[in-house]
Amino acid sequence: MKNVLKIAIQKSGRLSEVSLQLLQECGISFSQNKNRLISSAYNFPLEILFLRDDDIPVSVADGVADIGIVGENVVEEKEKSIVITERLGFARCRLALAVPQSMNFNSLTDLSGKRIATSYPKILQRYLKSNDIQADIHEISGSVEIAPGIGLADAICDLVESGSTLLANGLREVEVVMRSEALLIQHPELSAEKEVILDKLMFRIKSVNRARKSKYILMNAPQSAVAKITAILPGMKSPTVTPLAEPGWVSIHTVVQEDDFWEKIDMLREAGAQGILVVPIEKMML
Ligand code: PRT
Ligand code: ZN
Repeated sequence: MKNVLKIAIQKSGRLSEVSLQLLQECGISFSQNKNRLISSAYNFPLEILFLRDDDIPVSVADGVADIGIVGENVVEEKEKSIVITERLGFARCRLALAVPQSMNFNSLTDLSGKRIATSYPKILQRYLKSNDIQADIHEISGSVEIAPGIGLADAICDLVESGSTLLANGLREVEVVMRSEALLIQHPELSAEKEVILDKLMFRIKSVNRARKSKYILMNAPQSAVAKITAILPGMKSPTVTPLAEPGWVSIHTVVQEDDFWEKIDMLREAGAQGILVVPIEKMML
């Protein structure tokens, strides 16, 4: 059989578009028919399986898929034997405990003996156990946030991103149980041939993700400010400094990380940089 790597991604939901976009940014093209359950890439040895996110860890553990993109919350809940290949940095959220606004909550012990509704019973059970709390866990598969309002539970444990769903349901977040992001997971034992394909894919994914976090920055500055400016900009190696036609002036180019971006720009302006241009980077191979 021809050697292809099989990747499981979410068929439809919060992870679908971003997962497909990541593959496209890696230069992988495939047919985008929404109703297909499987699709083969035209220009990379990859087969894409479209599944419910809950089925991705088991598919990877059983070898139906070799790798998969799925939320860390699902991986933790399903407790399947898989390996985390890479943290992908998107679909960030937290699994949190929330109680009705009116409830008096001072510490976790206030949840002792209470009914907590969740779609993540295993993670919640482990968390309560590690905090020595005994509570009554009610597993429900969706619309967890309405459980207290309809008298089904005293509290909930659900995914939160902006917090607006909790607010709209008269709930308040009280404890973070776990933080989550999308993960690339893999079967624990891949054949040597599949490992080679995965290495190629990982090289591309890392280049795309690195580029996402970085910006290429260009500016003009008087020669006298170069030492001060280069001290602010560690860059990949050292910045490129080239003379301008105007005597005593140079152009400085380098790469900065998005995290401390605005802070760096302020410092550069104070140091004498002018005409600062910031350009997105498409791929960053190191
Ligand atoms: O059909 P399938 O089973 O495949 O999908 P699903 O409905 O189980 O999952 P889906 O598509 O809703 O989410 C997929 C993954 O996205 C989750 O497993 C998380 O890893 C991640 N993710 C990131 C989120 C959120 N953010 C999120 N905010 N998943 C769900 N939510 C929901 C949450 O359940 C709550 O209802 O959004 C609401 C809260 O959002 P805020 O912004 O109001 O706080
Ligand atoms: Zn699901």
